[in-house]
Amino acid sequence: MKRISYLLQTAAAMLILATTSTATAQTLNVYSKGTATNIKAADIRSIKFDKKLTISSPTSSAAWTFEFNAVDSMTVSAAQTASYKGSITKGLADSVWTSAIVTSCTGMFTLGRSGRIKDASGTSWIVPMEVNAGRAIPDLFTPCTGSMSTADTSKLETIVIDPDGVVITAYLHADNYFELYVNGVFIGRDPIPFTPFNSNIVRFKVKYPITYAIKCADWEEHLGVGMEYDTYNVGDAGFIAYFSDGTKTDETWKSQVFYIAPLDDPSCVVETADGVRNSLNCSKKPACSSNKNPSGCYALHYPIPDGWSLKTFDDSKWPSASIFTEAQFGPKEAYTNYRSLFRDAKFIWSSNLDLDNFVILRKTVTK
Ligand SMILES: [Ca+2]
Ligand SMILES: [Ca+2]
Ligand SMILES: [Ca+2]
Repeated sequence: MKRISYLLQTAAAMLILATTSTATAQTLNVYSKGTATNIKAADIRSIKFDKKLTISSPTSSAAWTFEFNAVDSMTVSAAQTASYKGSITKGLADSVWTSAIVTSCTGMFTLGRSGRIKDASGTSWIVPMEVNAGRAIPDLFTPCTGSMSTADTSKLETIVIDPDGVVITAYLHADNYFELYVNGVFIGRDPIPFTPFNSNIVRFKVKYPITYAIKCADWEEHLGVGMEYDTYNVGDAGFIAYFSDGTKTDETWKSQVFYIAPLDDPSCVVETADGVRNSLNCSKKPACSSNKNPSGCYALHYPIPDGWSLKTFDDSKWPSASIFTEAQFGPKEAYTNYRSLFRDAKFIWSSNLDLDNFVILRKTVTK
């Protein structure tokens, strides 16, 4: 929470920016009771502050008026080339439910729960992502019950998409959760949404070209703000997979983020016209996390586009996946005991392993 003295300084600075910069570059972002107002400098004629902050438009009689005690913060950022599409929420989810099959387990068990949170327009968002409650993919390794043996893996069910297709076995490991779609068909989901860390194996029969679309979540305990444990830690994420036809996760995959949290100030996320949502300028240790104050955390949410799992979906404007080293990912035994099965696959995610909590990864293989 910024102080009024800061606001006055910021507002005064903005007045100068608004009057001295011409057509380019600045946006005034005002955050008031969880609602953001983003105003381009070119749309500001004057800024007046008395007991209220009033920003008037140069082209009409319109004015934006804010009560000082309802303004959380004001920032200045570069004007974005597209309209700001992320929806902003503040604080914790207002309803929470259990979303997992696994409700108890030995080891470092944390129950996977989902939450619902509303933005200022009344739109509800499910965090960290909406779960498909269908088939659970078998564990390759789980600390809950131990690993499948080699004999067991040879008895895996083959999920048939195309009877005349090729049989592919996939090895997958997520921090923390994934759902696999192949050519738009739901193959299954990770049975353990949060912790402990498991790895998975699944077999299917499908014809080329093959489009993999994988919904992934970095799970959270404080739903709506992307934090975990009593420490209000900002959790980190990552995903790796190897497919027996040689397909592997690497920088040729596409990745788009749909939920970014926790944020002290959502304007640190830069959206560009080509669909990139970049949170790398945001603090990985926001004050609302170090203060253990989830009510002060913001989150950004984006709707999932129709057809996201289909071959026909155009992901050409999505960013390429970012790759991370094993040291950055920090895998546990669910991966390290099976490293040879993952061969030269790389750990991937969007560009931000910490704040980007729900991503969709896509790759089309033609052979
Ligand atoms: Ca998992
Ligand atoms: Ca996270
Ligand atoms: Ca995590």
